[in-house]
Amino acid sequence: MTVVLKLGGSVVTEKDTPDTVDGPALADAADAIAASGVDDLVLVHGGGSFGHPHAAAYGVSRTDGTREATAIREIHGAMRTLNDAVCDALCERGVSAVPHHPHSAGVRDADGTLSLSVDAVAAKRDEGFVPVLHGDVVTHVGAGATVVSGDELVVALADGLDAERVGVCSTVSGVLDDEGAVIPAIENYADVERYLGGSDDTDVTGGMAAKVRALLGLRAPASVFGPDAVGDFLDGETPGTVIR
Ligand code: IP8
Repeated sequence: MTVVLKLGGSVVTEKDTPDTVDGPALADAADAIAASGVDDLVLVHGGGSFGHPHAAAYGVSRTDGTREATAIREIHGAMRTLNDAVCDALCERGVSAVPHHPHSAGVRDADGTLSLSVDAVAAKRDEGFVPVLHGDVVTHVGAGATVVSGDELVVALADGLDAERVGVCSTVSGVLDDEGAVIPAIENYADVERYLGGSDDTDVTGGMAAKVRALLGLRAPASVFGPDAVGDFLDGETPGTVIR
C-alpha cells in the first residue's frame, strides 16, 4: 500500500529566516516517520525558506517562467540543500531515504500541465527506499522554467503510483474555517472558498487555497493535518481535514 506524505516547507524550515532548517521540527517529523514502519512510503517536502525566497527574487512562480540558467540553478540548488537536510535526518534514524529531484523528472507543457515520470520513483520504492521529492523548478514549454509545488507533485505521485493514502502535513492542524476550527471534510472547493485566503509569507505557489484545489483532484482521499499528527496519519488514522 503506497502512502504519499508531504511535509510542508513551513513545517521543516524557519519560514522567516532564509535558507534555514527548523531542526527540532524536522527531527520530530523524522522521528514519527522512523517509528511508523510504513513500507511503501513516498515523501515530498515543500520549499519553505529555501525555495520561495529564491523563486520570488527572480520573479519565478508556477506561471511566470525564467530563461536564466543562473536563476534555475539557484532555486533548484536551494531545494537540493533542503532535500539533503531532510534525507540526512531520516537516514540518521534508519529510514532508507534517497533524493529524487523533480527538476530532472518533470516538465510542463505549453498549457502548464505537469508531466512527472514516476517509473524511477516506483522502482526506488520497490527496492525498499523511501524516495524524497521536493518542490522544484521544471522546464516549461514556451516559458523557460517555472516552479512546481510539492502539492502538484503529491497529486502526480498519488495518481501515478495509485496511492491508497495521502497526507499533507501543514503548520496548522487542518483546513480552518473563519473561527479557526478545523473543517472535518471538504468535497467541493466552492464550499470553503470563503475561508481560504492567500499565504502570509513569501509563498510563490499559493498557500492553502492552491493546496485544497490540488488535493480535490486526487483519486485517493487526502488528509491535511498539523505536525503533531504525522505519527497518527502514518498509523492509519485520518487526522485534521479529509479532502476527497
Ligand atoms: O512549498 C515550492 O514548493 P511548495 C518550491 O510545495 C519552490 O509550494 C522552488 C518555490
